[in-house]
Amino acid sequence: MGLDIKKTGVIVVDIQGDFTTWKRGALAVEGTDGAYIKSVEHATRTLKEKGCKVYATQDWHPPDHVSFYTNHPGKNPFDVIDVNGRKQVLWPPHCVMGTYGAEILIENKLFDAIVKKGQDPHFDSYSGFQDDGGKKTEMDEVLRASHIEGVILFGLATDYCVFATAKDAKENGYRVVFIEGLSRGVGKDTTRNAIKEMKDMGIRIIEGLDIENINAL
Ligand code: VGL
Ligand code: ZN
Repeated sequence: MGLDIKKTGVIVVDIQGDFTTWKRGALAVEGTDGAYIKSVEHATRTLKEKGCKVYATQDWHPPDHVSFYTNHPGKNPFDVIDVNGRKQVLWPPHCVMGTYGAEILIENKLFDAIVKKGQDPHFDSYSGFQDDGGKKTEMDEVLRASHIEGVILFGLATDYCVFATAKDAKENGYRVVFIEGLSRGVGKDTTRNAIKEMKDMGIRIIEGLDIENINAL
């Protein structure tokens, strides 16, 4: 008993200009050239054509967002600070709502829904399900409304938003499959740790999409 394609939702995580070298993004992740985006779009299209529901997450920050180092005088990109007892990595300003760098690089018409996250200036939101303050997005409702039981995830970045979204999908009771070859991470060690943690959680890790054998997942 594997994935039933009609009950499978694909979550394409944060394929946005600012995370890519292709668009010379503010927080470009290594290995995100035009060929990478093409491969992600191809997989997304194929899964949609096979009958999966397809969703995207979109990092969508206000200019005064807590995660931007520029909003913390004296701090530098990638510093880690304490915000009300939570660990906050400080990033270059990225995915500012309405800007070019925040656009999703996959044909938007492919998506059954696009779930925005990170709009609250006071909380970061790596997960597509909820922010660091525990405020839920519409993701779980959207999946339930479509009777989704399993989720296939890939995108950017493996060690942050993909990891957090996969973990929450698992904790919300979905069967979860992560496609490593269609994802890229910010750091080598953090990416390796994220993949190990996902595996330990019972998330299925696969290298690439084998569409004909999807129901064996
Ligand atoms: C992400 C850092 C900051 C991600 C988003 O999409 O993984 N990383 N905001
Ligand atoms: Zn962000």
